[in-house]
Amino acid sequence: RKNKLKEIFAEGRPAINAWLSIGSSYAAEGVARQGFDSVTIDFQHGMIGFDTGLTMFQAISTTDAVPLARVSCNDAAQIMHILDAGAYGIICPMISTEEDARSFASACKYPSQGSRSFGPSRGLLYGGDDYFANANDEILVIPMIETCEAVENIDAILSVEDVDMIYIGPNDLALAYGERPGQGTDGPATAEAIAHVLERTRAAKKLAGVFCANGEAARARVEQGFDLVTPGNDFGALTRELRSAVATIRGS
Ligand code: 3PY
Ligand code: MG
Repeated sequence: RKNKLKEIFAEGRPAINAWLSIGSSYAAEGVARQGFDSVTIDFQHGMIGFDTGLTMFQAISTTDAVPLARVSCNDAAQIMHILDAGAYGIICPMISTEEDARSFASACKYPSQGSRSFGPSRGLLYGGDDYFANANDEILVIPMIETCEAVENIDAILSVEDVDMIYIGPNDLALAYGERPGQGTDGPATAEAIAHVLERTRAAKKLAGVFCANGEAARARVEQGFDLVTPGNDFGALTRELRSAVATIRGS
């Protein structure tokens, strides 16, 4: 199976990515049916373990959305296991150096390109009989840029051939620059770092994705030039909507 995100990027269209933090195949299926181009299961900050994540991949596969995962750290064993569960792209937090990026990319690629171990398991069910033949080309390698060191090393990280896209974590980046995370708008140092990373990524002819607070913020990021945007996560959308319903009823 080909990666539909690659077709979207080749056509120059932005991709809209959902972000799952609720460990539920039912929630995953519902979110995946809302028109997203890809759906990311968040194994770092989401309340999700491997066994539940597996059922979420199955739920996402009832739709055309491309299944992605954010792993909890740059751990080859976890990366390979989640690829075997059928992820077609891995977002890895806290990649700060070229060396980090190289070891991450290596875990995502079968030899001789990398060091991924053979045992595709559910990857075969999602990807089809040609899974092994296509895996190295179709699976996206997406390091997160969310430390000062990563911003300083952005050119070196982008120089790693197997890096397809960088993904900015504005909240950790805000913490790194001494600004407040979770505000929805960037402080000045974070905004400058994000603009710089985007500019370097463009210069390297690679793709850029970013986590956003909501749909409006994500639209602004598309206008800024990002290729993939995430309009917040499932839990945020659920609680925001319900809080607003309660306020509407109370008239407050
Ligand atoms: C961040 O903003 O730091 C993220 O990791 C987004 O989820
Ligand atoms: Mg982060």
